[in-house]
Amino acid sequence: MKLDNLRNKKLKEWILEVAELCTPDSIEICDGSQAEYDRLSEMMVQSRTYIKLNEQKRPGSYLCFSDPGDVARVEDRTFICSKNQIDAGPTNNWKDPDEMKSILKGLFSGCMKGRTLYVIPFCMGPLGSKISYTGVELSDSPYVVCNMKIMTRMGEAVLEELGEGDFVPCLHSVGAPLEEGQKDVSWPCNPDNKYIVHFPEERSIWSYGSGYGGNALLGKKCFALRIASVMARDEGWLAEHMLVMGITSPEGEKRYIAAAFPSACGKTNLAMLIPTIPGWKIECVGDDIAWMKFGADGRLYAINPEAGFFGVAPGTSMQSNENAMHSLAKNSIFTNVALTPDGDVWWEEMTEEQPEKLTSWLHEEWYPGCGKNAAHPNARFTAPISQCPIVDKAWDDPNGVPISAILFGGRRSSVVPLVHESFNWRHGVFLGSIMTSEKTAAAAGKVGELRRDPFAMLPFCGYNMADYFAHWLRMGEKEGAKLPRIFYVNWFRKDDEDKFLWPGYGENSRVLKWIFERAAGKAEAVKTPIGYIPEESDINDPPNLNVSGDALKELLRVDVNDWKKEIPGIKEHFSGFEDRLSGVLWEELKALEERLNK
Ligand code: SAT
Ligand code: MN
Repeated sequence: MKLDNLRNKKLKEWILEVAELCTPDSIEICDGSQAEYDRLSEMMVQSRTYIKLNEQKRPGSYLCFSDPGDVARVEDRTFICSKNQIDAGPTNNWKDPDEMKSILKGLFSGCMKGRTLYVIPFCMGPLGSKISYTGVELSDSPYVVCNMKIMTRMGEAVLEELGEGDFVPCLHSVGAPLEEGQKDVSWPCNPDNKYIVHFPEERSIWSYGSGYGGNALLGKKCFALRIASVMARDEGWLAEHMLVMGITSPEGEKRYIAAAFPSACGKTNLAMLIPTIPGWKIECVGDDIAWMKFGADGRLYAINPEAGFFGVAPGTSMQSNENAMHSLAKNSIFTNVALTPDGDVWWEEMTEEQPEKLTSWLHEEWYPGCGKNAAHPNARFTAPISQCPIVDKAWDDPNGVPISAILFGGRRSSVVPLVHESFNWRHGVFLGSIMTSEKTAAAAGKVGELRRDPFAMLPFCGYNMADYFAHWLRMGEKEGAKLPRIFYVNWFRKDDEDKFLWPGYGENSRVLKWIFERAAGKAEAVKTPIGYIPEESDINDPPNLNVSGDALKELLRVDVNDWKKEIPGIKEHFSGFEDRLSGVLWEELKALEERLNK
């Protein structure tokens, strides 16, 4: 399509404005077709950004190695530029929007020289859904175009549906202009000068210097979480870092649950798990983001705004996640995994036996015992959700799916039991607000450190987190609302020898079953100071769980003294929000303290 033929005036003017600032050599409006995808992929093979994988082993798939300085989201370079700093809150980096715009205009000036400016119209959510929203990304990266084609509904149909309507403008550049005759590198970026910037009041995104994941695929965290969370606050809905899955009981009853876990804590595995308990079925609606709105019947309905998986590769195997392995068997993009001599991919734990020889993500020769990672710990696969063998029939339903339960969770090696249920919505919001998790490789920084990650939204909330908590509390007060029950799970509790107590993966279905039955008003529970927990027999049902009686006791143990030790940390966490924090959360904390002291 030609620029002149664009119907949307705002879009046309914005493209021209950006072209004038960034001075690309040419402009291409993406139609989202397979032919376009193939052409750009072939172009990247020629420019050595891509390696075409063996067509027999991994049809239609490509591998690419990033710059070693561009391997994960950069939270310290991520900014929420609201007019007032207090509206970004204490958990976000902030800069005055005018000041930031002037920095960005300097950086973006001439930044696309020697490159093509791609116009990427995309829809977050099913086309035609009242819950969906359109964005347009302008990017100088063909890698971004191809990933966006898998991760979103992208191209001409979106422009068609957009008409003259409004969209979220998302500007992206790898920040590596090419001088006349200068040869391009395989992964252009600007490792020392990254800016991932959000302007919540004007609902726009500017991203500079990185080509990786959430820094560059702007429909994902930047739009579908940071900007959408602001839209959701203003319009009375929820934009959340949650997977959505369907669970069907042996009796054929189906319920949907949504679950929030920090990045790289097993959302993709949970969303696709194969139950170990007979007769139960899991189907996948999404593995990372949920947008939820109240329906006319008062229930919360969720859509998956995405259309693909951008999953962590290392640790993914036929044992840990067979459905993910099938999803990425073809038509996929791999970033920072290793290359086998016969032109396929490999990563840590993909197979029990390690290959004899590989090319590592650093382009180096790799062999077992060489002491280096074959794949980067945050290496990713980009795969279409339609390839998931257990994709839910309703994954693309414009109405979304009704949610019966919401789960929160993180990596905690101690204190937090396998599962507990909140007493009510308010208490559930309290549980979300105090979430803690050990840090993973999904973001730059030290792995393993314990940090507060409320609602798994710490890096993704586009406004003051205290206001976000208040928004959740308000959602619970909506008239006629039939609210989902709220649970908190922890698969990661360890014993004294630092070994995981819970087998996880498929066995998590035992916990899901209890949650399902609680949501159906069927299962019993034990009341503890922190919430309701199951009996051991609820988890060991059927009674063939391969966990010792002592371990199961420990998994469900609520240690009053351990929990008392959590209180000062929660107080400190809440105090950080000063007078913006809702009194309701302080009341919940006081009530917890009282229950623990009884
Ligand atoms: O790089 S992403 O932000 O898309 C992945 C993640 O952190 O969940
Ligand atoms: Mn995520």
